[in-house]
Amino acid sequence: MDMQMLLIFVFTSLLSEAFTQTDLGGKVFVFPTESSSDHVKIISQQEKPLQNFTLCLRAYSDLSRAYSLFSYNVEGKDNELLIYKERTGDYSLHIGGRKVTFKVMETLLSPVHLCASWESSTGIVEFWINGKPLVKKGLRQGYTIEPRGSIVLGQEQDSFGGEFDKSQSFVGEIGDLDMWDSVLSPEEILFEYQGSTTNPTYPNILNWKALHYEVNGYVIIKPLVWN
Ligand SMILES: *[C@@H]1O[C@H](CO)[C@@H](O)[C@H](O)[C@H]1NC(C)=O
Ligand SMILES: [Ca+2]
Repeated sequence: MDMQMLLIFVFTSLLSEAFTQTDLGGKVFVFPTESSSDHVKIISQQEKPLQNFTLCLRAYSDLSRAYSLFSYNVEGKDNELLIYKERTGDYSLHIGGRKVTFKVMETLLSPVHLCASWESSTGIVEFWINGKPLVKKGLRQGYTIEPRGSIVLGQEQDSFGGEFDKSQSFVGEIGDLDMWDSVLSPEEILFEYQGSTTNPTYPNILNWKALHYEVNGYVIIKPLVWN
């Protein structure tokens, strides 16, 4: 093996150790304690700017304070795409640093399945909680979300991949994170909510069943038992 081959070999084996791709079907990330450091970095192959998206996940937490559910920052821009729980019954979606809020009837201690979608041409944001649509809102019409963002679960970023705040951290369980570069139909959202394996629309940005991720700190993978 010549030097160049050796370097490539070492580099690729380091990469595959750092970024594992795994089928997490039926599993969750458990964030067992509050911290300003424990998080999961999600690696996306998304190379193109985003004009439409749908993002779904399940979460179970008994926090009553605010916390981040999905934090996507790009270089020099905070909250390029952020899904945030403000308090029980209050969610917000941030795009390009601006936000809209959504209200839903819910109890503190119930697991939630959430989908959020956005369409640049109209700016319309849809929020779905447990398969039910909330009142539509509008945000950042005509905007384009920058690609190659830093995606973090468990913490809220204020810089590219860092500046976490303990009081915005997530404590609990997160699973079934999928993301598409299109706005899903109500039928497709329902498929996703029901955890149907026959959902015909392949999540082409993030796929829970083939996830590239990197665990940092105290985050444990366990079976999903609350759904
Ligand atoms: C985004 O959605 C709009 C309307 O639904 C569509 O016209 C447009 O082609 C989509 N853009 C991309 C990049 O897929
Ligand atoms: Ca932030």
